Amino acid sequence: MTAMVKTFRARDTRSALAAVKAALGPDAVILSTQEVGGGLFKKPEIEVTAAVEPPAPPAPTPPPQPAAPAPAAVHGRARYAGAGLEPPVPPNLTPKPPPDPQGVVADELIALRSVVESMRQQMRQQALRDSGSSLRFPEPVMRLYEHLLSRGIEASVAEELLRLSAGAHGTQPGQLWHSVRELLSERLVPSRAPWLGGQRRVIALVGPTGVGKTTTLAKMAARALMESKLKVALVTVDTYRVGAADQVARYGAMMNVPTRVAHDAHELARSLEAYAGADLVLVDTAGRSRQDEIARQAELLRVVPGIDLYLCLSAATGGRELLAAGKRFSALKPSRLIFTKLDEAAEPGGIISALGPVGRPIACVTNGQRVPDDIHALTTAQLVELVAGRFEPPAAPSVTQVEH
Ligand SMILES: Nc1nc2c(ncn2[C@@H]2O[C@H](COP(=O)(O)OP(=O)(O)O)[C@@H](O)[C@H]2O)c(=O)[nH]1
Ligand SMILES: [Mg+2]
Repeated sequence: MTAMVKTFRARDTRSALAAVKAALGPDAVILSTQEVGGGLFKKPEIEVTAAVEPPAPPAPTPPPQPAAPAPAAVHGRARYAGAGLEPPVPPNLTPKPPPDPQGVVADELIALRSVVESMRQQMRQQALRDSGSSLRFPEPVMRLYEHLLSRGIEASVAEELLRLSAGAHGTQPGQLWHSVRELLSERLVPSRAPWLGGQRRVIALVGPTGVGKTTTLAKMAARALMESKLKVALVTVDTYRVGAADQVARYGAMMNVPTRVAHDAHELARSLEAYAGADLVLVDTAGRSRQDEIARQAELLRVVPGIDLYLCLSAATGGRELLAAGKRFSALKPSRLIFTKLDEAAEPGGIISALGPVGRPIACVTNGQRVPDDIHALTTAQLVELVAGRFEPPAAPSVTQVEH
């Protein structure tokens, strides 16, 4: 009788084993496991091959026979290690595995975890070698490097952080971790919350489509009204998408603030003149992705002197996309950054990548759809924790510089 062998893929070991158990039952035995696909910024999947013996057919009534010795009890992994190759065991005599299938799966799980963890480590070390680095990290420091990668910080950025930190402050892991955070705090500069009072401001929110510009504008307007009692006015130049102007008009009506639609630079200038008495004018724009569209938008917005552009980028898109978007929108010369959708960002450390091309202060972040609750002005310490997370530095030897 041949064992049934099946292969399952899932995003993690737990789900893969659950699928094995659901499809093949608790008697299934894991034959192999491996990480497949994925890369530094896409999580690999776990592929598990498992086998189970098909249910035994009902035993025919055996003719009376002389007593024979029972075959040796074989169970668990050994039973299927050479699936299909072992001499068949009479079905009615097949011994059952121990009545603790959960324990078997738990053992497999522990074994799988250690296999997966060591493969991950190998991949990350390979990534470091591929980057042509002259730095070689001893194991404890490697853990900090891996921690930074697990936060979504791009490999080249993580390596630069460790290299600069090691150069400036020494290489003991605890010291390195401290230095990395210091370096991050130099880059992650918060600005005053846009909804606080002060000088009159005209702020246009720019950025790719769907990142949450209009929702962020509504949150900012509501906070300015409620917390700072500012006179707020809204203008939209997003006449491109169907319904976009209505979206802003609806927010305006709900908050009882004046709203205008501007179809061109001339109308934008007139709208801003009309709102000369407002403390805060917020301008909504259409999402742009192509370089020529971004350039045209820059022309339109720059007609009005004194307009500040705040670039909205979704933290949920990951470091590589944030870097690309930052580069595309740096042509607009934004004066501030806003990171949206932190609630959907599994690896928020990627936001540091946008600060390369757009090294500007961070005005605020958003972490949900609720207006106005889900918008926050973070301190430097909060931004650093957002990017670098928490890490327990191991007691360890130092980084060694290796000459090629
Ligand atoms: N999860 C989450 N969704 C958000 C956030 N900000 C906006 N959204 C949602 O993202 C979608 C697009 O938002 P919108 O403001 O129209 O984006 P725009 O095209 O950039 O103006 C809407 O469904 C919003 O509710 C946020 O911080 N977190
Ligand atoms: Mg919009």
